[in-house]
Amino acid sequence: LTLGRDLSAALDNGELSMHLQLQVDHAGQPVGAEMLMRWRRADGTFVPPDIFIPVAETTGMIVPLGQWVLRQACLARLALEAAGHPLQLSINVSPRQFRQPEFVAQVRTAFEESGVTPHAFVFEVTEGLLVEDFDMITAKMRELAAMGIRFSIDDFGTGYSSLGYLKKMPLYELKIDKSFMRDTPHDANGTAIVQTILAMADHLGLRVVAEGIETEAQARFLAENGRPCMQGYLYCRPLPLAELVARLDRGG
Ligand code: G
Ligand code: G
Ligand code: G
Ligand code: MN
Ligand code: NA
Repeated sequence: LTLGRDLSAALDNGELSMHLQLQVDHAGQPVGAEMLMRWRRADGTFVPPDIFIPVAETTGMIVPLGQWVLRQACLARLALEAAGHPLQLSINVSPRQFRQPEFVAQVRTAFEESGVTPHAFVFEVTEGLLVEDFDMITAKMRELAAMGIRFSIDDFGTGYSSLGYLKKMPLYELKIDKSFMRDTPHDANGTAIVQTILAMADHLGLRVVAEGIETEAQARFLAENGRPCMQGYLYCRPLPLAELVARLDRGG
């Protein structure tokens, strides 16, 4: 597969970078940022992550990419601390990374070498991919949680998995998938799903980030319903680190 070969070379050639998208609280104050991978080819064209992340999953390239993301996240956190903006950073972690026997040790090493506190990081795991490796992933989550790392279920509600895992995994956060937010508040069914997730998270003591917030109507609805944290184009696009810092310097 050409794309797979190109992606492997892209890492070596410096064509990959990380963008950061702010997460804000109900008052619009920055509380964190999600790190999102970007691939800009030498010819200047962008390959969308929706295209290359699945390829990386299939080829196994997601494992070295994930290691690289972790190091980038440590560097980003150090830069944010130095700039006086110690935001919590969320990174996407693939179940294939968890399947590596040395995953926990590699994470520990990345934090030790960079001197960054694991408490500064949230690992997002996609719900849809949890099912098959549930026991193994839960066991490794516990080891990492003991280190201070927090866990978030990404795309919550889209994965067709049993809700039973919510009480078995050491979770910190649920991310309401943007497909549900797209229908909120104008569609009754979409809105009911969002309200149900918010109520459940509240009962379970989990933080919520609502994704894909694009309109004032969505933000108003959330301000009146549980006041979760929010992430979306209304507040901030995914930006290079330097642009994010410049924006935070201006006051968010
Ligand atoms: O960034 P959007 O900007 O288009 O990202 C599309 C998808 O790619 C999202 O589902 C996101 O979870 C995934 N993705 C983006 N960056 C990373 C990454 O660094 N690691 C993994 N595993 N997935 C990522
Ligand atoms: O990992 P995850 O699938 O949650 O990644 C978030 C995805 O959502 C990324 O592709 C990011 O670029 C995208 N995104 C972020 N904000 C918005 C938004 O307001 N609307 C839409 N449609 N997508 C968004
Ligand atoms: O610049 P861009 O189109 O990516 O901005 C996306 C959204 O973020 C827009 O709604 C814009 O108003 C908002 N935004 C961009 N820069 C800033 C900023 O420095 N401060 C604040 N509060 N909002 C900004
Ligand atoms: Mn995510
Ligand atoms: Na998502």
